[in-house]
Amino acid sequence: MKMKCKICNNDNLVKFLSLGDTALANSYLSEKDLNKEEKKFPLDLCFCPTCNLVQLMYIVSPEVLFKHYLYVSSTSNTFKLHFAQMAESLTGECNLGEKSLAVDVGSNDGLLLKAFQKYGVKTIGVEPATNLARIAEQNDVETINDFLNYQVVDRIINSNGKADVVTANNVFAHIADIHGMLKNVKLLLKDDGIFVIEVAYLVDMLNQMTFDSIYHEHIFYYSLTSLDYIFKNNGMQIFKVQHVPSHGGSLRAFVKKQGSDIRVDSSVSEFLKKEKGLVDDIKTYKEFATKVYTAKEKLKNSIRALKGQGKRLAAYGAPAKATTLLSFCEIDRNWIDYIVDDSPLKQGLFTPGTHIPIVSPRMLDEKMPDYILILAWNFAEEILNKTKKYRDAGVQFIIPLPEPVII
Ligand code: JHZ
Repeated sequence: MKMKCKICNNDNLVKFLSLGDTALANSYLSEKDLNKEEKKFPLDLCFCPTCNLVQLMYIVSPEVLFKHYLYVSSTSNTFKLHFAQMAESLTGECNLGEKSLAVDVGSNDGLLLKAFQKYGVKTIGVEPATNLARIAEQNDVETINDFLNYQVVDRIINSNGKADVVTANNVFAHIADIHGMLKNVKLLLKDDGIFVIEVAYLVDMLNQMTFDSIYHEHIFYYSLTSLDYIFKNNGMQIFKVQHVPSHGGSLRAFVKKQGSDIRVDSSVSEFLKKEKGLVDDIKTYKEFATKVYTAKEKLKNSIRALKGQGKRLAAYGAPAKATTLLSFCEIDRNWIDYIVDDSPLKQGLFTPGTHIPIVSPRMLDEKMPDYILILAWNFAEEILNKTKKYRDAGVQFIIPLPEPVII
C-alpha cells in the first residue's frame, strides 16, 4: 500500500533523503546491553507536495520513545534562561495572573511551568515520561504522567477549568496524530485562550545543514507554510510568529481558535511570503540531500585525518541528535574515545548505535584529549565558556556542522 501524508492524506509523497537504518536517538545503552542485538529503523524523509510538509516515512510507537526519557530540559543554562523569558513574556502578553491556568504539553521536568509560577499562575504539566514527571512533582510542579488525550483534558477541566494558555515546546514535531492533538488542545483552551508552540524551523535546518535533527522522535519538519495549513484545517489560526534561537533556529507560533477576535500580526504573512518558492518546491529538498551526503564525507574524513595524525578525540554533549550524526557519519568508539555530558542520567551509558561511552566532564582532566567535537553544537557558546581551561591548555574544539570548523 502506498504511504499517505499524515496530515492531508495524499499518497503523492516524494522521498528525498535516506540516512540509513539508525538506532533510536534517546535509547542509550548500559554496558550489559552492548552485546545484545540493537533495534534499528529506517530514517527516510519525504515531502508532501500537497500540504508542503516534510515528514518521516517510518514511524516508531510513542510508547517506545517517550515513556522513559533521559533528556532533562534543566541541564542547560541557556534553556533555563529561554524558558524564564518565555514565561515572563507570555504572562505579560496574555495578562496572566493568579486566576489563570497554564498547561504545558511535554512538560519535561517542569522548567517552563516553574517559571510561570513566579507570576502566581496556576500550572499543570502533561508529561508521558514517568521519570521526568516524578522530577517535576518533586519540584512542586503538578504533573499528569500521560500523553495529552481526551481523558487528561477532561481531568484538567474538571479540576481546574479551561486553560488560558497551552504551551507545547519541542513536542509538536513528535506527535503523529496532530489532528487528534489539536482537537484536545481546542477542548482544553478557553475560547479566547492561546496555544503557543516552539518547533525546530525547517528553513534553518536547510540553511545550516543541521540534518542531525532528523531522528525517529521528529516525525514532522515544519515551515510556517505547513503549520498554517495544519491549523487552518483544524479550526485554528496562527496570529503571530517569532524566530527564536533554540535548537539552531525554531519558530514560536502563537495560535488562536478560529472565531477569537485576537488580531493577526503582520509577522505571519511576512514569513509565508519569504517561504514561497522555497519550502513548496521539491528541488529545495533534493539539493539539501546532495549537500547532506557531502557534509557526511567532510566530517568523516576530517575525524579520520586527525586520528591518522595520532590525535586523541573526545566529544562534548550526548544529545539525541548525536545518534544521527555519529551513525550516519560512521563515527564510533574507534574514532572518539568518550563523550562527556553534564546530565548524570546519561553518564555511565553508551551512545545508541555507535557505542561510545558517556562520562562525567571530570574525564577531561583525567584523559585530556587533543580535540573535542561539540555534539551539542546548539550550546557551543555555553560549552566553550565552561571549558575555557582546556582551550588554554591547548585543546582544540570542532563544530561539526554545516561543515567541520576548528576553534
Ligand atoms: P539538546 C532534545 O534533543 C530532545 P537533543 C528532544 N527530543 C527534542 O526534540 C529536541 O531537544 C528539540 C548536554 N549538555 O538540548 C545535555 C551538557 O552536557 O541539544 C544534553 O545531553 N552540558 C525533546 O537531545 C545535550 O548536551 C552543557 O553545558 O538533541 C544537549 O541536548 C549543555 C549546554 C548541554 O537536545
